[in-house]
Formats: sequence, structure tokens, C-alpha cells
Amino acid sequence: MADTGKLINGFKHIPYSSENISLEEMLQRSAQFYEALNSRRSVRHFSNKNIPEEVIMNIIRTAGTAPSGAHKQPWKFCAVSNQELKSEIRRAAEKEEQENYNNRMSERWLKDLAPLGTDTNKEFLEIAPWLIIVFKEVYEFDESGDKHNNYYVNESVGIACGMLISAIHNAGLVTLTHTPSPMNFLAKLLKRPVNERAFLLLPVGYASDKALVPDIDRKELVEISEFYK
Ligand code: IYR
Repeated sequence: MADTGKLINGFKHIPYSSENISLEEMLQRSAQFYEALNSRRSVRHFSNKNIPEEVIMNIIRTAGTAPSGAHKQPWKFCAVSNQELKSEIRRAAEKEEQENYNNRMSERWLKDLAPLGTDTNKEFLEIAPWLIIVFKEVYEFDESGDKHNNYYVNESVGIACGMLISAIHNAGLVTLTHTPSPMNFLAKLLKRPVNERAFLLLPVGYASDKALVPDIDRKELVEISEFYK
């Protein structure tokens, strides 16, 4: 087949086209995708049932399809199933959380969290079969070892995490975005290189048979959007 690509700034560009679907199917697929993601909930009660490593690999592959500033892909997904490591992470996270809930968080913050039923107990860190700890690469090293900051790192890694969460839900599994703060103990425990900072911790597994989630609603379309036609 003829190569219809071309060079831009000396770099190869190749043809890309949108999937050709009918308007009817577009409407159906967009509504179905919304329904699928709208059934996702942040779940804090996990079963300890194993998940095949290949599933976790596919979920991470999906997150790695996210767009990123200058295509630097400034992320690293650390998948932990080692029980001792999970226990160490729980111990360190709960230590920070005790400080957070008892001293660092404002009355208003605690009041805002009350409907979610969160507390300093992070049992899920030991029970969930996998923990995915997402690191952002704030800078990279060039061939001569010089540091160069990456671009839009929080935006890029945030988008990748959204895709990770969607992939977890799509696989029939549950997660929650756990943000023990400060999170630097994670880089230490996982022996991460100096250019990486912990961004988010997501336990991944099946929901426990006894899982409960808060009875809360999402904002309606009119509340989250404004159309300019
Ligand atoms: N990091 C704490 C507190 C917490 C903060 C927010 I904002 C939440 O939406 C949920 C929890 C914790 O993980 O418990």
C-alpha cells in the first residue's frame, strides 16, 4: 500500500481517521458508555480474592494510552501484590492518616468527609489483592545526565489515572483514590528513583460481599455544563 504519510519538522506523520460509525450508533454508544461509567463507585470494602496479573497489566496498558505534555508519558504505575509490602504500606499510610484526621485536617474538611464514612483505618491496603501506586516523573534526565522538567505533569498523570479508574471499572473490579498525605513514604518503600513523586494510590480488587457505599448523588448535566451555541 502507498505510504501517504509525510515529514513535519523532519518527523514522520502517518494518516489517522475517525472510526466511521452511523449517528444512530454514535448516540447509542455514547449513552451506553455513560451508563457504564455511571455505575462506578469508589469502594472501600474489598474481597481478598486474587486477580490475575495479566488483568492488572491490561489496566495499566490502558492508563498508558493517556495523552501527555509533549508526549513525555511522565508516569510510572507500580503494582504491588506482595503481602509484606502491602502491610508496610498500610502501617505507614495509617500513621500519616492518624496525624491528618487528628491534627492536620480542618473541622470543615472533617465535616465534608463525614458523609463518606472515611477514617484512619486503611484495612483495604492489606486486603485488596493489588495496590497500584502511581508516580509522576517530574523531570527526566538527558543523555548527559542533565535534568529537564516534564510538562503539564499533574494534568497528564491525572488524565492517566482517570483512564486507569475507568479500565478497573470496565474489568468488573473496584478501586478508590487513596491519598495518604504526605505520600513520600511510598517512594521510599518502593525504592523509586529521585525524579518520581507519589501521585495516587489505588487498591484494586473485587468488592467485598458486604461492601457498602454512601447513598450520594452525582450532579446533573445542567449543573456541570454550560452550552454556548
Ligand atoms: N486522605 C484521607 C482523607 C480523605 C480526603 C478526601 I478530600 C477524601 O475525599 C477522602 C479521604 C483518607 O484517605 O482517608
